[in-house]
Amino acid sequence: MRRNQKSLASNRSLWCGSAIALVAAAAQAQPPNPRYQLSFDDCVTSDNRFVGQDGQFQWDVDAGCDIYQVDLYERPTTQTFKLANGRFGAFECFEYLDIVQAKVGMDSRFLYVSIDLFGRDHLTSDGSRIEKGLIERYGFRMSTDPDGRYGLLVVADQPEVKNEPNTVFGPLGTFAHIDTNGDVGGADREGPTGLSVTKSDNPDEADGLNGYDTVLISDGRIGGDGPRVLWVRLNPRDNTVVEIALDYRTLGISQQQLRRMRYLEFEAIKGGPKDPQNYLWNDKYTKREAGSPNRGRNGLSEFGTQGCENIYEVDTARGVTDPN
Ligand SMILES: [Ca+2]
Ligand SMILES: [Ca+2]
Ligand SMILES: [Ca+2]
Repeated sequence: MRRNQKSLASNRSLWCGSAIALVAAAAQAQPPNPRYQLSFDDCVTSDNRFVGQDGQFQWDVDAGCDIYQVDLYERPTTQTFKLANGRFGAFECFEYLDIVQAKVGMDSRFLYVSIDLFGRDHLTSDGSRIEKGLIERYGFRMSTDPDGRYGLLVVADQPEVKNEPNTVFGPLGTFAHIDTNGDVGGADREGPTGLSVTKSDNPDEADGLNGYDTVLISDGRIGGDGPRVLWVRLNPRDNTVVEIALDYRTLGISQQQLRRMRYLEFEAIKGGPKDPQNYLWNDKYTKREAGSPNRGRNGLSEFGTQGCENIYEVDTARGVTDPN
């Protein structure tokens, strides 16, 4: 599915100033059961299995689901894609990287994010499926700015195994990083810049890029040893869903400030450019450096590569919340 993109002037986030001047509130309440107010659907790749080269199974990506130009990716597969039987597909698929739907909600204290994956299995070309669970990295980004500038990156690493039991909210493996100098979306200060201006369009977008440059929360605690504000669990009723809760109130963010962070990205990532300083990926990598799962000419991708290059084993979804 295609999504409309707007290119608006950047709008300095309040996260930067207020999140660093932290309020060291004493309370460290466990999150209650999350409540969600909005949901965003994503393309599904795991059900795109076809019989390809030499009778092996392959998976292709639906048209319009992976758009490098606007940093939107649908690549829950291994890197190499081959043309077979008229379809351009990879030879392995990761159900636990394939985002199906994301949800967000908030109450007077917590922000909740839910990421629903297609399944828990690793699917291979010989038709076998191996259950792995949610063993990769899942997270979200949010900003007041459509380009993502001055925003926040929140991740939960290996929610399947970090906390026990994994269906109860725990802090281990959760991190948050912020973009203090506003170069997420592009580092060029004078030329063309923004979400839809890539390194291929303007090489200066990558100059000195440091993405989400500063660690805010480690293993759930502000600064690593402060109050506990970030939690993760698998949904107790559905073990293909990861839920993240952020105690924004203890972090010193007002509900009004949180509501202004309307531009959301959700991600599941195994390979690819995981480092927080690599965002946005279409500024970090040119088209050819990024590769693509979309079919082009001569049995290659739209960018002349054999499928994905540096941006691989990753799925993202995008959502914009209503103003107010
Ligand atoms: Ca997906
Ligand atoms: Ca850019
Ligand atoms: Ca930065």
